Amino acid sequence: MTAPAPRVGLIMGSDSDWPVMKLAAEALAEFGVPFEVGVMSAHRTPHRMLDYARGAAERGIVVIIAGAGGAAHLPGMVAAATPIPVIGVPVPLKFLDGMDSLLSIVQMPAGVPVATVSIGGARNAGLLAVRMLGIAEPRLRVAMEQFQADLESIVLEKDEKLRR
Ligand code: RP5
Repeated sequence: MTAPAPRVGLIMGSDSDWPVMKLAAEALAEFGVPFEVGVMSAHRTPHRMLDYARGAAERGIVVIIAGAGGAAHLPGMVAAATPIPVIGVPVPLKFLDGMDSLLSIVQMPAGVPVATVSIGGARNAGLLAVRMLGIAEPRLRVAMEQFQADLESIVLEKDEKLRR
């Protein structure tokens, strides 16, 4: 049996971003969303990055999650070269607590949107991608509703425990 074609592109500027970015991969896997993973850098491999961004939609990718740290230009540059939605993940590095990554990703010029999650918020990036796919895939919308109900139950259980 052939593996289903990837719907989400999960890319990052360096393999050193993986400990953060794997949280997005885990979220996608929890919902059974097929995805592909790639390392490419806006600065070190600009041609590879542009080839990837230009070809993603044609290959059936419907959303790209892009993570980078420091001068984190990958999400914005990819968004400039593709018509599909891009979710940016600011990866925190050793200095500046990820504020540099956040500001590099979030301050996009009008006309080139990147949906930026919190510093290190790769899990939310994965969950947001699932919600986007859920627009056209009822199975994912239903699964997301269940996920939200589970979140609520966990909080209610904790509340009950504290009251006891
Ligand atoms: C960024 O530079 C990458 O996204 C990574 O967060 C950071 C450091 O990369 P390495 O020097 O660890 O390869 O472009």
